[in-house]
Amino acid sequence: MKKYDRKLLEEMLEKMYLGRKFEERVQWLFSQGLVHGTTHLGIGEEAVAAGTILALKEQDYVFGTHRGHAQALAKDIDVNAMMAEILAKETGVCRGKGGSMHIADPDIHYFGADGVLGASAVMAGGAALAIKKRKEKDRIVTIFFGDGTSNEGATFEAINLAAVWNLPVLFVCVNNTYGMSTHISKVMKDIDIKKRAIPFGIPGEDVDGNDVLAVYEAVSKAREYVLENGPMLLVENTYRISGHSKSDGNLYRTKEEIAAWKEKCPIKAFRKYLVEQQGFSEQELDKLEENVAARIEASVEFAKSSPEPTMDGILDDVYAL
Ligand SMILES: Cc1ncc(C[n+]2csc(CCOP(=O)(O)OP(=O)(O)O)c2C)c(N)n1
Ligand SMILES: [Mg+2]
Repeated sequence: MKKYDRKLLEEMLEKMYLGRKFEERVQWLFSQGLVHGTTHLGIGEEAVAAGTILALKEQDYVFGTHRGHAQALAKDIDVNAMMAEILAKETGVCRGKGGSMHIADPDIHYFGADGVLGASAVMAGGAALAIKKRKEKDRIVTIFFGDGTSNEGATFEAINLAAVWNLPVLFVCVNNTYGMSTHISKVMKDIDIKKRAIPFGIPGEDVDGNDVLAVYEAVSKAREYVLENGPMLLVENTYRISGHSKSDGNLYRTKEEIAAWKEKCPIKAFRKYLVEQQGFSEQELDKLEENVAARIEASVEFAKSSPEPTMDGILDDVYAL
């Protein structure tokens, strides 16, 4: 059995807890009417974010999804500024103008999501073209997109050009088996998404997206491949335990299905592995969890006590009028 660096393992658990506890708090704030606009929670998908981003380098560019809180947090976005953004405050990472779906921080190379599904894949291709033109040697772009988004024409077009131009893009399909209330089997004849790499002449692989270490290993290898050769597709299979967005009656899936996936919770599974196979004690993992919870509580206080944006700044950071 492989022994991993303790710090790396702690970081994996910490990033998964950050995503989980952040979203639980967002859900609570939403129920209080404090969140403007909508929000998409990815409870259950935390290993995808943590495993993928920990295998990347700090300088790599990341484009997230509309279900991207855990992705932004894994990329080390400031937690306070992120919570303030959810509450549309002046101290938010986008000064309150982006909201849950458009959290971005170019300073840490995190470009966030786009409300138009498929658009991020095209922009990711543009960022990768810039890397290639500047002849940067140790930087790739990673773009997360959903199984539903994998059916968008823009996604195919982006993969095609990236393949033709050998751009350094890792396409990560977060396959949670639903696009809103539609199961993938209703919109794909063949649900083996990795095969979609074949017509573009690039490699396609898949991995258990609820196993943070498996994701980490797959992305580490993929990054090397992309740096040397050009794009590849990695499908990370997971499940969103939370509903699609703020309102979801869960009428399209059974309670049993959700319960079965709760049993496969990536955090629960990783804790068990850390204790049974990597010599961690339950107490030290509890402590780590408590520390994350305290950081999230502090971020809620920070966000609530932050000022509202003023009308004076309404045109700041607007690039097209
Ligand atoms: C071009 C476009 N079509 C439709 C929508 C509405 N929409 C928002 S999220 C979503 C489902 C996306 O499913 P998937 O890509 O699997 O991501 P998931 O929500 O499962 O994370 C849809 C259809 C949109 N935002 N953009
Ligand atoms: Mg989906």
